[in-house]
Amino acid sequence: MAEELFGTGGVLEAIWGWPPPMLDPAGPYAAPVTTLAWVLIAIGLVVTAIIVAALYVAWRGPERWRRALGGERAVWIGGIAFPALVLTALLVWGLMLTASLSSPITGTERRIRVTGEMWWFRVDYLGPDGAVIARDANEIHLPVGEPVVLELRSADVIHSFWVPHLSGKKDMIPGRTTLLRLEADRPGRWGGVCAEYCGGPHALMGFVAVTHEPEAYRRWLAGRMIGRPRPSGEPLAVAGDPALGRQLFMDSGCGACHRVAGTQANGLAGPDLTHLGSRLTLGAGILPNHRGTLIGWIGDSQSIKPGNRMPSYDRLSAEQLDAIAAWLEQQT
Ligand code: HEC
Ligand SMILES: [Cu+2]
Repeated sequence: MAEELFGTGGVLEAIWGWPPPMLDPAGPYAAPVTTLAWVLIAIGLVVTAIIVAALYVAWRGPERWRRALGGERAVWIGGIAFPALVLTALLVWGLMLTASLSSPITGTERRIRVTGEMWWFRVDYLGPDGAVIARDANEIHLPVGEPVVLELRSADVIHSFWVPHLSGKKDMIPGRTTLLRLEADRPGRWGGVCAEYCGGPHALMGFVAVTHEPEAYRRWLAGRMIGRPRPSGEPLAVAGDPALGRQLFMDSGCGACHRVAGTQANGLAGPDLTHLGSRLTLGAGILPNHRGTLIGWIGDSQSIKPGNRMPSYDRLSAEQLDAIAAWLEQQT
């Protein structure tokens, strides 16, 4: 399913589709940003046209006009008054618009904390009291028709959070919490990226925002709550040998960096894998999630995303990688 949606290039391919996502808003916070973008483009075109016309007049125009263009009045009007007026108006508009995207939390709004890590996104869903109620990574689920406040943080360097269809762009700054509101007016899957160069494989740092109708969202979140009993009955049946995979996962040290709720794996250096089986992508948005890509990622993530902070497990055999992938697929 993820494959159909994002092609083989993962979410980063979807983000650069046509029309460009910043000109295709899907919610009330993105729409004014798009309007501002169109106004900027229009003003740019008008100014370019004026300058081309003035250049032509200065070259070929009637003597009287040429003299006016070279005069002091032209400098005052065209060189000082016009740019000062237009740029000040745009600055005020831009500042007011961005402030409305990140005004203080009102207390009742839904909150999600997103932490930029080199080179993936940690996602913590917060309850009304600010406690973490669900943990995930590289995917952000939102209800349709309700503003959601993101508390943006960074674990290391400056990153920037951007889902162009749903809101503006906001930096994630170490030691600070910045706020950004998102809202979607329809269910869908929207590509997001880190929009601030953060070293190494920055260009391969993305995520998916998934928007659900409110009732579906409530059900989705209920299934993800920390401490919820693991689903009763048989785990999802998958091909391969998930029991062996679980053993290999624990023995290979994966749990030093990854958490899988309900097991002894509780590492924090890498993405939470508790729900990996239902993740749309792997490697922070760069690959669709299925058995083949999962095996490829575990065995050789350094070829797929050079410089990322997970070692390649090329010492595991194909059968062992398949077993680990089978177990992770069951973690939904
Ligand atoms: C030294 C820490 C470390 C170890 C050990 C480690 N990983 Fe990772 N893993 C990471 C990091 C960091 C990422 C995120 C990489 C990125 O996208 O930049 C990651 C990503 C992943 C992902 C993709 C998750 C996603 O949502 O994109 C999977 C699956 C995964 N690891 C499985 C494993 C398995 C299986 C093992 C053991 C065989 C393992 N990891 C061992 C650090 C580690
Ligand atoms: Cu980055």
